[in-house]
Amino acid sequence: MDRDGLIAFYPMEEKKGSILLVDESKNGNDGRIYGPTRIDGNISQALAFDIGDHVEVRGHSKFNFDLDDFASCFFLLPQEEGTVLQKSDNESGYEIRIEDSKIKASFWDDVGSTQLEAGISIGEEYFIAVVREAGNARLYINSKLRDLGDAELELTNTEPLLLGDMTDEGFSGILDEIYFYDRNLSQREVRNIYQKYVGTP
Ligand SMILES: [Ca+2]
Repeated sequence: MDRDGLIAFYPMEEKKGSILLVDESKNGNDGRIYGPTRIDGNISQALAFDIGDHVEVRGHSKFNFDLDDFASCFFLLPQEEGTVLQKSDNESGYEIRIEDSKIKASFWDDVGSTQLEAGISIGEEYFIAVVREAGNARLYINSKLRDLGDAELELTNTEPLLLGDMTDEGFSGILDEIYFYDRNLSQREVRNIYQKYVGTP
């Protein structure tokens, strides 16, 4: 695992009880699980969400990226559309959701917004990566670049990082192997993480 800039890594393994989502980056950004259950996933354990299930991550200020570079990637198997991940309030932040058979990565502040999107299918597993580098955001699916756009937006807010959502806005499906970096990842780095799990095609 590349630890350079790694601020959180959630392999979803049960290590300290069923309600603690353990950050295995050793940065201590553990989360608390409200509803999702562990299942045997493709990569050891994974976390299965029903609509309304969510995880709240403490130490949330680490997930404020201001105007800086960052990256997040994870495996997703959607069963119902809805919000997958969010660190936002009405004024600013970012969110990843599934809507209209697309995955949508949104960024906004009080002056503007950007949305990246790509088509996905319910019931299939994907490796999703969202990267911002020098104000430009990129969306990768299975390590292939699918969308990009200007996202020079001030993302900081005081809300917690959430996986899923406590309302019926939340998605249903499986999340696994979530990485957060406070730097950008190159396409090669995204591919390296993906191929670590799926092998070289
Ligand atoms: Ca796992």
